Amino acid sequence: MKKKDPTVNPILNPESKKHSETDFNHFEVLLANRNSGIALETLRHDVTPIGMHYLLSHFDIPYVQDEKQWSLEIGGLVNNPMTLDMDYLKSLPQITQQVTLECAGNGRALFKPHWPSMPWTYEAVGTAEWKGTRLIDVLKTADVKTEAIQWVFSGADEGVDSGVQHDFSRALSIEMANNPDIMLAWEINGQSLPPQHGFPLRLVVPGWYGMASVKWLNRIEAIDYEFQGYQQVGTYVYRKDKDDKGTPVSVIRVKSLMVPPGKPDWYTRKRLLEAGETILQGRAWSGFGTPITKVEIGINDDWFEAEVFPANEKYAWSRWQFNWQAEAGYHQLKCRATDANGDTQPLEPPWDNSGFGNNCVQITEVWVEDDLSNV
Ligand SMILES: Nc1nc2c(c(=O)[nH]1)N[C@H]1C(S)=C(S)[C@@H](COP(=O)(O)O)O[C@H]1N2
Ligand SMILES: [Mo]
Repeated sequence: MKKKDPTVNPILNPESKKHSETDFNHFEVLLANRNSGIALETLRHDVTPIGMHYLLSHFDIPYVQDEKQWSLEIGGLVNNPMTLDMDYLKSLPQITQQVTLECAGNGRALFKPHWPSMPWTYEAVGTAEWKGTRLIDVLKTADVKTEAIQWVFSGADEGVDSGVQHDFSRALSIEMANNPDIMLAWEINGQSLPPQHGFPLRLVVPGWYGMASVKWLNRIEAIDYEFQGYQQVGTYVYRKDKDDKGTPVSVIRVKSLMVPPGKPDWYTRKRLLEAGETILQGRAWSGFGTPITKVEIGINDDWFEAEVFPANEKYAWSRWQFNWQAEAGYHQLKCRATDANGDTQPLEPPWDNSGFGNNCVQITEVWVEDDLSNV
């Protein structure tokens, strides 16, 4: 074996990653400990309680003691560069929206082989009630120059990925950023943002996968070229293989999840249930607030239609419900949502090189016993 040169910094000169055919490695366990998913039973809540919403932070969570120290700079190709403080932002007209957010890497661990990164299975999703002000109103005041084509949104967190040092930055086209539903948010579920959700200020881009919703937002810059930052072009691109030019990850794909019925086995999370009528329920959502039109429930190889309730708000998930006569034995339960565009969930993970956009149907394994008081 070739000996590594001890003078070469492995953080800035990393070996290229490869898919893993087998187990999850030590670094994936560390990532899973930092970035939690929702407990699937909390899908019962219209709004995910604070502390149960999923979390994904690439680098360290910035330490911000007092929001009075915070400022948002708006610069680059604007006629009116500005530095705004939190008091000013909070004096602007306020909006509150329920938004279902999902990480683009949700489902990555279900690919075989899988890409070594945050090993989500189904749980990187949640719905929060965000309060803030409309991004577009603030951007209008800055008065973007005609030659600008994109806004770049930057967070205060910095780190290295694949040898590239950067702060967490994402771009939106000038046109996209005109969407009046995009918010500068400082509250979640009636409280100030906690540190892990972006205190004191974040972007919320409803209907897009989570990476667009930049946390710890401290700078917005107008540019006249396509942003080449790592989080824009180095990752969050759908690619068949590493040489594929690919297409950028953007809008959330249609998806649904089931509240696991019965009781869990602690270690495997498989379910134990008594025979008889069981209410199966869960959530379904899609990108850009496209309504859910159908949820089908798979009981082993048979499919049935569930009842779907309208979402509370445009960008919030819908609830669905199905009454199941559970019979003794082993069953695989599935749910499959279809949205108003006619898009539906695939049964198998749609291949992506780094595991993005996996909206394949969830499988819940259930063991039903005739009488649980006897076992
Ligand atoms: N500044 C910054 N913003 C960020 C991230 C980050 O690491 N740094 N992660 C993004 C990703 S990938 C997701 S899925 C969402 C997660 O938001 P949450 O942790 O509040 O649920 O934040 C996005 N915004
Ligand atoms: Mo994410």
